[in-house]
Amino acid sequence: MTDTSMSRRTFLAGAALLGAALAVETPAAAARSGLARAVRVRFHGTGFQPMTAVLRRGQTLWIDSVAAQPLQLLSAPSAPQRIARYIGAGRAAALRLEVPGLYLLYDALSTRFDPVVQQVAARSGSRHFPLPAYAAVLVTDPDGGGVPLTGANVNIPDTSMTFQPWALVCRAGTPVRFTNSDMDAHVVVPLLARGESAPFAALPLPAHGGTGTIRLARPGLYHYYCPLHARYRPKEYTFEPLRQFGGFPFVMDGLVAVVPAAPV
Ligand SMILES: [Cu+2]
Repeated sequence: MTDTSMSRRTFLAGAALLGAALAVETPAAAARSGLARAVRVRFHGTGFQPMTAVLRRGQTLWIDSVAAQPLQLLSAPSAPQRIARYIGAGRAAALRLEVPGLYLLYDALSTRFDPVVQQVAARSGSRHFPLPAYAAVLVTDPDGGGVPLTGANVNIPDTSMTFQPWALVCRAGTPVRFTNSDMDAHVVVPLLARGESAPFAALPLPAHGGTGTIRLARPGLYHYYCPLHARYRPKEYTFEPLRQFGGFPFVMDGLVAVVPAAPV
């Protein structure tokens, strides 16, 4: 090893340490930088906060329960690694998600996964019905990739009034095309954390075949919903599906996971 490569390596290590020391361990900061060692998601009983998180493989996901009830954390079948953890009221658990991909996690005591709709819904008779308790976690390689791509088309069928598929994975800058095959109009609106600027403008989808496209320039995990048929409840940290519509009790929301554009 030459002196030059040694000093360069020492410099890079120093820079990494400085960056790590400055990093604030919030989910948003971790999502942006990947420097934080752990990402924390709180379980409030009704829902999770934040509802979405991005981790690099090897980072720890802490689930902190601040609820007065236990949490039976379960992953949807599409998760690349099965998660099943019982977390008592007020307790915390550390999860190591080693396989990149998208994890839909939910509280199996209050919420069920529907294999036909491929989405969660509150269990009928659960204490918080119709509010489902769920969160989505995107785990990537250290470079932000490693997640298998899906198609970039979303359809609203005339049967279940949901976005299909519920989650997709595409590269930054890829047009994501929405088609409304339903007899009602819908709108695609981003769910924003406080102070966050909208990554795309509200997209109206007229009934009977309306289409529209969004483009997401930066890697990340984007949560959207239709405010005509679902309402975000900030004190409950989850969505309420609106009763008078056909998709009830499914929430009319969806996810776009964006990985870095291919190197040119
Ligand atoms: Cu809608």
